Amino acid sequence: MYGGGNTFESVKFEGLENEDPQKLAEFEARIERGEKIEPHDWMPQLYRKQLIRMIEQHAHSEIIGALPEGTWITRAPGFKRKLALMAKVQDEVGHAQLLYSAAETLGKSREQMIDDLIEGKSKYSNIFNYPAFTWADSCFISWLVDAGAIVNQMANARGSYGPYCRALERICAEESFHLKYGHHCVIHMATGTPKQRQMMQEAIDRWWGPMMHFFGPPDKVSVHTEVLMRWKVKMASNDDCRNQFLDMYVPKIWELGLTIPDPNLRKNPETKKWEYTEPDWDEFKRVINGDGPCNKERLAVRRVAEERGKWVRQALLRPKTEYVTPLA
Ligand code: BYC
Repeated sequence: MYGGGNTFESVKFEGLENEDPQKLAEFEARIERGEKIEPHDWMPQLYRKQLIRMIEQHAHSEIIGALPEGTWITRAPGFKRKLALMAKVQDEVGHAQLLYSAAETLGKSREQMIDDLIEGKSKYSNIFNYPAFTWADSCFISWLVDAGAIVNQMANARGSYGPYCRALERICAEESFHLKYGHHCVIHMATGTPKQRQMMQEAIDRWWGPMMHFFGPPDKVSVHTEVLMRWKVKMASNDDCRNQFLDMYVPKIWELGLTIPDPNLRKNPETKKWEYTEPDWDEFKRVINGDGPCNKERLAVRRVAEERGKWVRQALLRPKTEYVTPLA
């Protein structure tokens, strides 16, 4: 993610003491009963603020996430791969639309969210700030980044805020096709020529660190987990999602005869948890604060898209304009 401001600062229960205690207790009881909170229901300011932050970042991640794979549409090997990748990229942009709509229900306009993104004030997932050098990088994203996203989203789809949960449900259904497509691409590479296997292995070596970062900092330093889990926005912690991802996908990667660039990676038979070398968290902080290999390029592309699409938005904002009658 890029820019931001409050990364790793202590913002846990900011402002909660100013809320009406009775309303707060009723709100928390509803969440405890598993009810969904809807846009017009009473909610503490901090719940609103946290949801806007998280859903907005998620929306930006989808739209920026379309960029590294998007560059592979014209270069995808063969017509079927091109068709499938084009559909996938289109889905990701559609996910952003769903998520921007969900965030808008909380009172922040889409224009403001996009402005914050292109001005570097808002954030998006660390992983999309790395370059997709080869076709194998695109295969890695389609299979494993989507797999990581599904682990996180399947959990959070059972959360407390109605519009976000409904968006996540639909997103997960579409992502499951991406996952199948991505897995198929990786199997093809892993069982192909020695050159293809080597390309796939190099992609795993390049992307493993950012993939471990993808689930967020370790629970013990995560700033927002406590409040988000108390209000059932986040239904699994960063470490739990990372562990679930490792549990589901490390065996599948090994099954293909590919390796993972971490000599300490193993499942502890007693704790049933995965042990691994901590990824470079300084690199993570640099990347989410705007200093990754592609941050500037990603935002520049969005800025150009925003500039070029301005005339369309302006035309749509003039509902009384009489349109030219079609000739036929
Ligand atoms: N990247 O307190 P923490 C996709 C930030 S798109 C960057 O643990 P939280 C796809 C965090 O924002 C799907 N920044 O935060 C698309 C916070 O900074 P601020 C992407 C990160 O919110 C196209 C600080 O670090 N999925 O899959 O409790 C093609 C402290 O962290 C990251 C989502 O967006 C990161 N990875 O937990 C293919 C899921 N992690 O805001 C695929 C929705 C942490 O205080 N988001 N930070 O300045 C979430 O579930 C949660 O926000 C996170 C972080 C688990 C990511």
